[in-house]
Amino acid sequence: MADQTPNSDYGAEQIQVLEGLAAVRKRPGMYIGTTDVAGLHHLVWEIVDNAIDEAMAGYCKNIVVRLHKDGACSVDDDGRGIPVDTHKKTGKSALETVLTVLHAGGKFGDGGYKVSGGLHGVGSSVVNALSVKLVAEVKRDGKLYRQEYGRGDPKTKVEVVGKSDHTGTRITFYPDSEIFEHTEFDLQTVIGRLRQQAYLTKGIAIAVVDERTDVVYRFYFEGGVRAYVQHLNIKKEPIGEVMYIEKDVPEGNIEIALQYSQSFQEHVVSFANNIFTPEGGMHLTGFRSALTRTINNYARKHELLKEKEENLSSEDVREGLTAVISVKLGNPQFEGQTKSKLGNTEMRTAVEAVFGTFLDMYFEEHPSEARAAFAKCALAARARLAARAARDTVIRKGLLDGLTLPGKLADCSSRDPSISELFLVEGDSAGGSAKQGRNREFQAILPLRGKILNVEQARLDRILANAEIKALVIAMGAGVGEQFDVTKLRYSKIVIMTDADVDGAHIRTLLLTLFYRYFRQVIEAGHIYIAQPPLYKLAFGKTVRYVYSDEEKEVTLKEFKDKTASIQRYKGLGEMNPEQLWETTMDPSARSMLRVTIDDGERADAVFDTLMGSEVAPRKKFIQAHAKSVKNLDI
Ligand code: TSJ
Repeated sequence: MADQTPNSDYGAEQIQVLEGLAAVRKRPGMYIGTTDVAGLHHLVWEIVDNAIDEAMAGYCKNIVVRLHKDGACSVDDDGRGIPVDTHKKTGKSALETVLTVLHAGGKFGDGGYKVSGGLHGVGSSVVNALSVKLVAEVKRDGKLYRQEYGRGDPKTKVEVVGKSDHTGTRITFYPDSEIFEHTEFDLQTVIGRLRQQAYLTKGIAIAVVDERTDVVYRFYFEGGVRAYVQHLNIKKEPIGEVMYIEKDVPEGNIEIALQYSQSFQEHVVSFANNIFTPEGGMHLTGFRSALTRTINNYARKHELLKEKEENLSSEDVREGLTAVISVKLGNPQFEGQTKSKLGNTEMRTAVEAVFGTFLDMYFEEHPSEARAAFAKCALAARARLAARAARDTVIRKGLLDGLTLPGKLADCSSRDPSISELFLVEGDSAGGSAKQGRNREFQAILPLRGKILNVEQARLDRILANAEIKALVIAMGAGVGEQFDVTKLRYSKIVIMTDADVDGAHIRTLLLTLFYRYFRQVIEAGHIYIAQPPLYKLAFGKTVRYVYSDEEKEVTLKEFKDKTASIQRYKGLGEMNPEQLWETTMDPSARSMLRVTIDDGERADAVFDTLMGSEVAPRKKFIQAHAKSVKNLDI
């Protein structure tokens, strides 16, 4: 049991700790980003990361995450158990230190790679501070220990509450509803993240148990990131086998899997210490240069490229490539705007050497796979040259110049992008209403006719040939392809305004796919919005209310329960007159819009693959599932 002998520093330190955790409660956003559902789930990742660290150190094989009926989340591991004996210096156990001292994670214990020392490793004390109640249970030395906390304060000492012939740690926490807007965990979010962690930690078994609905998921991937690539390519037409290398080097551990497919897109995800690095970094740079160099060397050596032909470019060898690059290192440096770019230069050289040597050998041993991969890249090179020619034509003819805005664009009079908005409106009739209803000072309207091209299966040269897309590209005024410059955008808000039906959802998805694939920075910079037109107009005598969902309709009808209501259901934007469209959907002081974000590139890609891939059945299902609830369509 914890030795609570006081020492002279104890009081002062205790106060400091309380100040630390009080600061977390005062400004939770500083520690977990937001207090919305994303922030809520951060608590889970924060706790799970500690168990993953124990697994990476080689002491833990199983992790169980439970979502309890009473609102708690618990995380169990079968590691060594957090030490509970009292430190001479602090008068506290390691357990209590981890759970009450800010940034205590990773400060004690042995080496090994740590997730929790990285990007979001704010420490489990933050979770403790933001939970009304947290219970820590540790199995160690034949005993079961327990300590309880409330909003970060210890409510009990570390007590022996039983015996155990196993070892491990269990943390059960109840997120504080004073802090979080919603305290209900989302199963899909939890399994998405834990599946990814299971791929990245070869040989670990992770179970997610949703006790609220009696659903259990188990993730165990012997193949590690090789299985991850297989999963990412599940709906694609793969070329050859998944190539896979894992190697310990002085700089750390390197694990890479890759496979080409007939897709035109690149899907490469990189991680450092299990932390997703969407901005890439040194590991990705090393991978890319080795890939380009090795493919070109192989092609020269085996005379697949003629002497007078140019080398394949880095872009060419990326088309149709799916790869997962996962490195683990002792002292990861995360850089960039979102601190999600690996800065350690030693990893560039290490990955370049390890991966280059591997791929060289693989190609020599698998000549038919090597030739097939080369053929795919060579096709990309030819398409690139064709696209360049097409783009040159477009530029030469001045079609992309700001001077020749498309005829159907009703532009706004302001030239200040920070206040200007572009509405992409489905169909000419709704476009007409929008043109009349808008504030022409700062709102521009671009009606889009028919179905725009499905960009998932097309290349830049074909995409630019599509009239609807070309109009949009010119209206945006920021160029296209390599020359695209997000800072040149003529509007700071681009609003997708489509009908609340299946066709509307389809057009919206096509537009989002276009942005995601070819103008991703526009989404990343937060410029894309989805308009929220009302579903019903309710009139109670002279009082008119617009409502945006069936629930809101019911609530409003109850609110006016003595009055008789006339109910109009809007089937499309075209049924609203210009004034109504302005009042309900376009007026900045009254409207509500969804901003589109990219939470997780992989989830987005999975969604897009479902929507845009060649398989029809899952696509239909997805679109229908989302036609009613637009709010779920953030990508
Ligand atoms: F931090 C935490 F409380 F959130 C937490 C920690 C949550 C969970 C689910 C697991 C853990 C955790 C910590 N699992 N395993 C460990 N291991 C240690 O803390 C540990 C054990 C033994 C030794 C040693 O040197 O003997 C060192 C460490 C770091």
